[in-house]
Amino acid sequence: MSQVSEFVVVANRLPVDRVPGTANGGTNGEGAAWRRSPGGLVSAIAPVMRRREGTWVGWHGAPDEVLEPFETDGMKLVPVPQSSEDVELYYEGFSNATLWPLYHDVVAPPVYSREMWDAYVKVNERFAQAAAKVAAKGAIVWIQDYQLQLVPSMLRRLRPDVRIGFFLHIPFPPLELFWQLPWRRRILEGLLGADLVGFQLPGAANNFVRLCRRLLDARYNKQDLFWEDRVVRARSFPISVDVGELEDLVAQPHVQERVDEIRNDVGGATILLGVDRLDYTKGITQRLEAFGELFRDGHLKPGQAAFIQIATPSRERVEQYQLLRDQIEQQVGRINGEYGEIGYPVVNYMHTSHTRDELAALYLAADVMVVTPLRDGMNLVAKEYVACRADLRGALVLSEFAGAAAELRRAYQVNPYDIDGLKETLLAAMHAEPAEQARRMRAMRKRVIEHDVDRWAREFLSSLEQQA
Ligand code: GDG
Repeated sequence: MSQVSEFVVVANRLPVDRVPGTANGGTNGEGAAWRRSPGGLVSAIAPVMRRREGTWVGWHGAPDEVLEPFETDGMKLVPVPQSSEDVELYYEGFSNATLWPLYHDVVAPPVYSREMWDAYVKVNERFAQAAAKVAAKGAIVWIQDYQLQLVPSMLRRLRPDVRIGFFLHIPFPPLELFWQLPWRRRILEGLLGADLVGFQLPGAANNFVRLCRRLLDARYNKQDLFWEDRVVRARSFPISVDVGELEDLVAQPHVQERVDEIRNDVGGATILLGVDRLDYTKGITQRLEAFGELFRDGHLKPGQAAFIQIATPSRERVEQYQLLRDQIEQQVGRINGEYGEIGYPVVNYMHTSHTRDELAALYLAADVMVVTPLRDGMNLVAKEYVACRADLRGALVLSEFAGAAAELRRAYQVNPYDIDGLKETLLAAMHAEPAEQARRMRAMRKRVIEHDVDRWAREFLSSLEQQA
């Protein structure tokens, strides 16, 4: 494997998962079997990685294990080790118990712990060192997401010659919330190490510029900041999905057969579907409450409609996530207990991961896709549903607080805090005529097809490269 690369991606996780049951390979990643992780980010960046012989720097997922760099699937991978304590304090702690709730409108109280902050600084430094080592002279380095916000300035200090891009996948909060963070200046200074700081939406870029002005006295012109004799540009690049891959998937006969099976299993009921990581930002309890009340009020009867909720296990050692899981399971039990009948549970809840094929079949089987986050950077599930519905059927209920709402204007948009509004919108979506569904779906598909994830990656990178 050559020592350095012209193109380097830095993300908390490497884009691969170890195949369970394969040898761990000692210190050499090639001894184990790896497969590419599912998801749009990886499929968008993988082709660029191959074309440019790039290197991806990230954690391989096993704590307390040190691996040598290895190559798989045409990508050069540099594992950054994390101890169990790093995982607890940097990842579960500062990333997911502090930054995640703070950046999502404080929908859960953020934990402010100096010990967690220290771990965040230490692990960010380790990522910066690893990136500095593999970047060729003048390389392009693209850093991803909230776990690594200090890496841009740490890397610039080590390697002033490289060009640095940063993309934040989650929202960037307004001044009034960000102000709470005891290390607010350090985070902004960390990000300002980049040449281009990318956000999902223009509003997030504006929040960032406003904060840099107020907290750091940075000079600015529109969305350009002038910092330490450099220009740092803040811009928005809404992420998207791999439409081609999803269209191929839904055309497969086994996926089509699975759709029929799912429909049979619910006995012809109208299917409402939710697919989320089990996360308190996703508004799962709000949507279930609204759905349950439709039975209570007599708008729906068992057998008429069924809710399938996939809640993929996530961050299971963080306390808020454990509380939420209990809350949802109680709620599902209560709704089924009150309104279900033999053979007709009204909510089918699964706290398990599913294959891409199964998700595609569910998207095709769903009459109404229910996406109700209280705050979300983008929400790829909404765009995946649209990408899969080449048949122009189905209706999308979408929270106004998802980044995707800015593009998917023809969704049934809703305020998830407004339970009555949510109930009315669910009913409207369930009762939409096929012609109305098609009209809305066609408009949404046009947007997603024209702005797919490949375009997102190309636009970010060409913007970074054009910068003088
Ligand atoms: C963050 C931001 C932003 C879900 N369950 C399974 C599974 N999934 C896949 C979905 C989708 C992805 O996970 C979830 O993406 P989202 O965008 O909906 O949400 P986050 O995980 O919170 O993502 C978000 C995103 O980053 C990208 O920038 O849009 O705002 O929060 O692709 O299909 N995939 C498989 N099995 C599952 O059980 N294979």
